[in-house]
Formats: sequence, C-alpha cells, structure tokens
Amino acid sequence: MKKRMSKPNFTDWLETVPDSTRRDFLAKLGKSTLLAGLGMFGAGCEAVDRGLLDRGLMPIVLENPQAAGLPKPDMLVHTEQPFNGEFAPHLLNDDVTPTERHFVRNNSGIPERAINKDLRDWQLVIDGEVHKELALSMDDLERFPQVTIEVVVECAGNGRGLFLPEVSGTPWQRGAVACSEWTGVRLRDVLQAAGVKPSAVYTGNYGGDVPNDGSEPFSRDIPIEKAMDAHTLIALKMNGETLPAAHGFPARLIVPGWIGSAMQKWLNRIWVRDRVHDSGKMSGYSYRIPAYPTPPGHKPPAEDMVIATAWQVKSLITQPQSGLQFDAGTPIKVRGHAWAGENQVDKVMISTDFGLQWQETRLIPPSNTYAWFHWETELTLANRGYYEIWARAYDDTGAAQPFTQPWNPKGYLGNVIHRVPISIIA
Ligand SMILES: Nc1nc2c(c(=O)[nH]1)N[C@H]1C(S)=C(S)[C@@H](COP(=O)(O)O)O[C@H]1N2
Ligand SMILES: [Mo]
Repeated sequence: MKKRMSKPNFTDWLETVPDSTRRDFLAKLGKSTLLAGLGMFGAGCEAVDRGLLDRGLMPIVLENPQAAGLPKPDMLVHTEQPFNGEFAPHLLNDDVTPTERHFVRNNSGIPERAINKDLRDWQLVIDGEVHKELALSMDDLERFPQVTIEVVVECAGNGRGLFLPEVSGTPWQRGAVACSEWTGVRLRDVLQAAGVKPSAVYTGNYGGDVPNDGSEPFSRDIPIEKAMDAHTLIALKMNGETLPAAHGFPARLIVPGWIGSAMQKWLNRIWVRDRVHDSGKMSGYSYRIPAYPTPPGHKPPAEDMVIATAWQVKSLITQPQSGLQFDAGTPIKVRGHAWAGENQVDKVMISTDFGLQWQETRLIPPSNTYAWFHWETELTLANRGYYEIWARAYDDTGAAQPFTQPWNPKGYLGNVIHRVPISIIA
C-alpha cells in the first residue's frame, strides 16, 4: 500500500488539499480502498475525514457500473472494472448514435460526482500559460455561446482485436465508435477569455479520474492549434441531455477527427503548457504509433514512436447483420457509415467476390463536418452460397482502407476493411 501512495503524480491531483491533511488523508485512503474492495464502502466512508468528502475529494471509487446505468442493453462488455463496452456493428445503424448505443471506454473508475450528478464546488480551472487564470462554474460555462455538432468519437484502440499477432489491451472489435450530437462551449472561447500566452504549445487536460490502484489519473492533451479550432468543444450535453455519468458529467472535451483519448471526460482542469504535455498517458508507447511501417510483431524503440492524433479513413457495414441468410435473387439493402478523421470521405465501394469486382455506393454527406457520412446500396445475388460483403472507404486525399491490418505494438488506429458474411439459399 505504501508503495502505491508514493507514486509522484498522485499528489498533483491532491494539490488543493493542505499539506497537513494530505498525509493523514493518504493513510486513510489506503484503508478505505481495501474496505471498498471488500464491498464495505459504507463502513469505509466513516474512516475518512467527512470534510474532505464534502469537498468532493473522495478518491475511492467503488467500481459501480450499475450506478452509472452500465452495462447498456445489448452491450458487449470487455471489462467492468474499469468499465469498457461496445456494440455490434448492426446495432450502430442510426445516423446519429443514440446515447444508449454509444460505447464506453474508461481507464479507471467513474467519479462519484458524475454518478451523483453533483455540481457542488465543481469548477473548470484554466491555468498555466494564460494571462488570467480562470475557475469557471457550470453557470459561467453556460453563459458562453453554445454550439451543437455531431461528432465521431472513436477509441484509438477500436479494431485492436483484429490485430495479428495479438496485442495487449482491450480487444475492441469494430464498435468502439459512435457519432452522437454534442452541445457545449468552444474551447477557443474559454481559452481566449483566459488569454493564451504566445508560449502556449499544448493543453494538459485533467478529469475527475480516481484510479483505485493509486496509478496516475488519466490525463491527455491537445496541441494549442487544435484547441483553438472552432470545432473543438467543451461539451456539456450529449444528444440534447445533460452528459451521462459514463460519458463525462459535468463536462468533457470533444476534439473532432481525433482519437477518443483526446476527449477528456469529467473535465476539471485545462493546464495550458509551454511544452508537449508529459503525463504518463502521453509517454512511452501509450497512444503512440511507429513513425514508419514496421513488420508485424516488431516493437520499434520508444524514440521512433509518434503521438497518435487524427483517425484514418474507415467504414462500417451496419446493415445487413453479420451471418444472415437471404433468398437467391431478392434485393438486399446494404448500408453503413464512413468517416475519415480530419479529411472528407470521397467514396465507399463494396465487393461480394473477395475484392475482384467493386461497385460504388450512394454516399450521403453528413449534417456537419466531423459527423460520419452514410452510404447505401442494393445487392442482388443470384446464386446460392457463402458471400462476404466487403466495404472500402476512400478519402479526399486518395487514401483507402487496407485489406489486411498493418501492425503496431499497441493496436491503435486499426482501419482494415469491414467484412460481413452472409449466405444465399436457393
Ligand atoms: N477522464 C477521462 N477521460 C477519458 C477517458 C478516461 O479514462 N478518463 N477515456 C478516453 C478514451 S481512451 C476514450 S476512447 C473516450 C471514450 O469516450 P466515451 O466513453 O464517452 O465513449 O474517452 C476518453 N476520455
Ligand atoms: Mo480510447
């Protein structure tokens, strides 16, 4: 227990606690973590200073997915502690993903504040390379102009389960992606209110994460140029409702086109930095890819790894469902979505003969930049047998999805073509 407590970055998070209480607090934390683990959360609470609890600093999160409405119905749950779950492609057929079909990816527990929808003492602090530090309440944020956009959110590890050789990490299939509608304040407006100094390079973003194992709370970053982009939001609502606990109540970042890890949930601090943010999740192999193509299974040296940022071109077949049977000669409706990070989708082609012949689908543009495109077509297969529907999206730079998955050590940015098997009966 002592070893955990001595992790240096843990104290960052506690910096608002006066020094005298801190030591005592950390000692008690160890005890309560244990009690929480034994399901004695109530009893554990009594051992902890109520004053600290009341200030919203309770660091122990009982991993209680049920309290956050998890799992969602029909979800494929990878882990409950922390909670990670996705949906099968055919369940993602909606143009705008309803909240109950949005995947959930957590690096640690969901903060109590989010579960209790508790805004007491909550503030969003903007500090670092700014002329004026800000501590904004929800009311303050609501006074900024509010913007609504549909945005694709996709975990950098979506598709990791399709990597060969296998890589460690949550084995996401294809469903760690969604396109919901997000409403909030432009990050730019808030940063301008604080006055960004010319020395600003990156933001370091913090949320209310409270890892049970004493590890450093999840914190990632965005370069200042992306932070100042008019589409980058501090979202306060998802699909027209207050943010759900699992998706970041009371506020989260939405960084269009970029990997989901940039979209800090339970946001409470934006530290404007004069260097690339150097949290644990920004270092080593975390959210990094090799700077050059590498042989499968080969781990390049750390200095050859670059930070993963925008997503590459991708598509999903959401109709028909994998494994269905159809009668020969009857039209089959085929439909799905396509997206391309910061680029535009140019076309989506499909094949039913393992890539020999391709036909172009009808591409339906999204409601706004950074939402996914939709595509659809009709197929008629005259002969019985086993078929695979393959979809391949192209973007406006000419890039297209690969036929086999290029490899990287952590299984990031997978965009191999989606294949849906069906059978035709006579
Ligand atoms: N505070 C915090 N923010 C976070 C995470 C987290 O663990 N803690 N996970 C990130 C990752 S890796 C992804 S992919 C997205 C997932 O967002 P969602 O759970 O709303 O789908 O949230 C990001 N924001
Ligand atoms: Mo992620």
